[in-house]
Amino acid sequence: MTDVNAGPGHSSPVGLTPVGGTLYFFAANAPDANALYAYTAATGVALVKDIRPGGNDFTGGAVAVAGGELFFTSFSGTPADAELWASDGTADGTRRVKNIRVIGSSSPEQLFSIGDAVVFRVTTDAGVRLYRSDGTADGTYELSDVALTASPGGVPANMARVGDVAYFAGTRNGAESLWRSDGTVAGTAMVADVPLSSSVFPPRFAPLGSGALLFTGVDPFSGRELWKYTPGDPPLAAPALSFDGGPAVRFRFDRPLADVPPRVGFTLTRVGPGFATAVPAHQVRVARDAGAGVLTFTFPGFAGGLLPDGNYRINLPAGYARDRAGSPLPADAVFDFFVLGGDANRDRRVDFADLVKLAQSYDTPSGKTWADGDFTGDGAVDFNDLVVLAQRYDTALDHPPAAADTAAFAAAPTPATTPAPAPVKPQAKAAEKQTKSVFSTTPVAKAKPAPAKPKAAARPRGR
Ligand SMILES: [Ca+2]
Ligand SMILES: [Ca+2]
Ligand SMILES: [Ca+2]
Ligand SMILES: [Ca+2]
Repeated sequence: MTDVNAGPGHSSPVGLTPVGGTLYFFAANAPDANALYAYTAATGVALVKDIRPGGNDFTGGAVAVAGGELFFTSFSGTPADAELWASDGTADGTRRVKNIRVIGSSSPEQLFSIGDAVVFRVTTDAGVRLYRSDGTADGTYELSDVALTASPGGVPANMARVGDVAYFAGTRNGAESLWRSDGTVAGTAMVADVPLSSSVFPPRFAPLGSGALLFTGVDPFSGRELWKYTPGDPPLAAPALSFDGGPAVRFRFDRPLADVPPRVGFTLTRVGPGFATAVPAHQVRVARDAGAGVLTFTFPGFAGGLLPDGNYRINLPAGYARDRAGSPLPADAVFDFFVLGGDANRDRRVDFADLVKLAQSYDTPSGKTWADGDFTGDGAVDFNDLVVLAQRYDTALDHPPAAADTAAFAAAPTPATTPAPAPVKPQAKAAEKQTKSVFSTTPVAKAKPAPAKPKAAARPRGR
């Protein structure tokens, strides 16, 4: 058509991309290694811009078209810096969109056009991240702090598009899962927590005409096999916290769960003014009733299986549970609750009202709950429960500090599964004398009922 590199030397056109009636491509014209050209039927082939005279411009990665413009990765400057560029077909309108990585190259790869923007992966100082750009510097930014998997064998084939959604392998909390992005921060999330299989033979993901995504997964039950994800599987909502003050903290999901251990760990933190202490995972046992969609946390590592009095925050990270279709908990779910032995009515005070509750059920061998005064979790209300109450009589537990004060204390994720140690023996009846004196001074019945109000606050954190 046109001998761009006049004579027998190659111009080697690459990156051929039609935009409307224009074909863009990169070609050599000795001594220049490569520059951006455009062809139209009316004008023939013309140089658009030689970004890096004498050297390679185009890095050879993916190109994409969005908003009627060409997006590509080009070298510029000395030393050569690979960043995102866009062109409207004019020399002046061919510009570096943003110097995403100030020192060194961000090397955008896997450009996908979604709506009027491009979604792509870049290398940042923090690792490989997902970005989007609309061709302006302000409209070019990170979509999530999720880490993208490094290119296997140097081949960046970790993304696929189905409709207006890009899918990619993302790693959070040490576990790689299937993520999606529609080019917005809100629309970038984990969609399936399934064990992806890495391979040096891309592509890892393949869109199917029906809108489904096929990929290779590997798990210990079936090995490395073909998996299918169907967009539209309803995401798993944050569970509801159920905690009456006693030895078990329960999380109830809205559907049955996959009967597999989570691949990421929870964090349980005791928080107070100026401190946040992680509860070691080995002191906690997690039981899963997959069919009922319930996770039960118990605390065999503590005396009597009861957490020490205090304010607690538990974080179930994205991917901590998944349903039977593979849909994961898509974002961290954070819950605050408090433990105060003897506080039957859960008003953060141990006082006469609680003693009344206990007294009304005193000497009942079974079938009682925390609200009845069973503070040891054995179903009975008896002397052992009275000891718990007496040890704390006339004390109160303050509310935890505001979230902003404890955010900095976010603990490192704990291993997902840990052996639980043998339960520690319950406390001895050290306070027997005091207990009896307290009990003897209070009427058993006819006391005014205390206001009962559950205080465990479930607060899924928005993202
Ligand atoms: Ca050049
Ligand atoms: Ca740079
Ligand atoms: Ca109380
Ligand atoms: Ca009891």
